[in-house]
Amino acid sequence: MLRILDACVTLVTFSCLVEGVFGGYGMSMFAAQTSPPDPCYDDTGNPRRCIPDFVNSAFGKEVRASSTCGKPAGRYCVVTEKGDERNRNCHICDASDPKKHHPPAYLTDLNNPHNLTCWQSENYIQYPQNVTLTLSLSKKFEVTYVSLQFCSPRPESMAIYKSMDYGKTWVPFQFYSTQCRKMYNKPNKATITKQNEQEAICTDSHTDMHPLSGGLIAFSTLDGRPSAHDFDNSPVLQDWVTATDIKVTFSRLHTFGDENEDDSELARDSYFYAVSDLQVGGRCKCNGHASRCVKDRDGNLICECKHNTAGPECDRCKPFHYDRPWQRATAREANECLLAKCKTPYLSHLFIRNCAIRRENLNAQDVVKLQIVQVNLTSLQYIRLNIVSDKG
Ligand SMILES: [Ca+2]
Repeated sequence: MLRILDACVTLVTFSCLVEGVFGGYGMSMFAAQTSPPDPCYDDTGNPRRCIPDFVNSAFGKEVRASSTCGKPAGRYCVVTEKGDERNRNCHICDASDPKKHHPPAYLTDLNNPHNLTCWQSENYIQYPQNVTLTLSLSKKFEVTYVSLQFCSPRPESMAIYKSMDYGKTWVPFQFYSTQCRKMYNKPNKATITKQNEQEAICTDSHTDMHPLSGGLIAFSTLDGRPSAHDFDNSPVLQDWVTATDIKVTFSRLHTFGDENEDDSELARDSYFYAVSDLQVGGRCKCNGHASRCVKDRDGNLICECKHNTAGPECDRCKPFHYDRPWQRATAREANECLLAKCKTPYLSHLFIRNCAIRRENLNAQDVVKLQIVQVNLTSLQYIRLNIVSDKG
């Protein structure tokens, strides 16, 4: 039988296209003997849900900042308080001096608490002007939290946005402001119900000017959202946590109210945004069909799809595996894609697409009749057919 198929490939090469994708059936069992067990399959080889590790997906990634100090070099002043006394110690930010620069790369470098490195904006970019930080995750992630650790006081107003289309459009994730209604036209600390689980809320928590340094803002994407405990069955929340890009907008600086007084220059030089660490905690999004993400030939991050799935997020069935619609894996059900079998007698209606037939069911005469067909010899038991027209 194999010889007949070889003949088909050789004699009718213009119509018999070999896909060239080898592997598949039975391979995972052999692979399991030589490499660590594949989390996407259980001990008996049955598929089960698998997910990539939890990571800080911002780590080491490039952040674009709309404003960074030091170009040209200039003064900034750090305010400290001792009782009622307020002191300002001034320094130089110089982008060309590695000892005095505060580049955006310091947002996502290794965060060593004993040697903090801070990105810093230019001085006194006050509302209605703002400062933005934009980070591309370069593929879809399921984001659990976004956190910022400040070197300056935390902003009086700021917003976190996400994009699901690589920065074309943005939707708000969360607002922080001492005046939610005035700044963002949102009530303070609105309750989230099942009806508005995909809505950003505004809160006045974590907006105090103190501490003057080292304050934290941490936004947990599922916190307070009713369906969080049933995430597997909530497409709304699965969508809500999905992001390809994160943007943070600092809208309003906290001040002591002295920026318009006599010594206003000194005061203004002490108001800026500075952040030591920007984290985006989450998992590479693979819909439960991959245990890790890897770089493809072009250097793009993609899921290493199992369960007969394909696509950057394992978001579709791979060719010839359309026996049932694609589904995300759940804790209970792997929902793997299944090989689509050609309906017999297939030769009487040749509109069959993307299906496979057992070798022993295909005889020499049939192969001759199948002139416009893609044959793929990747399976030991099955021959894959993609009949693209009816030869009558
Ligand atoms: Ca840092």
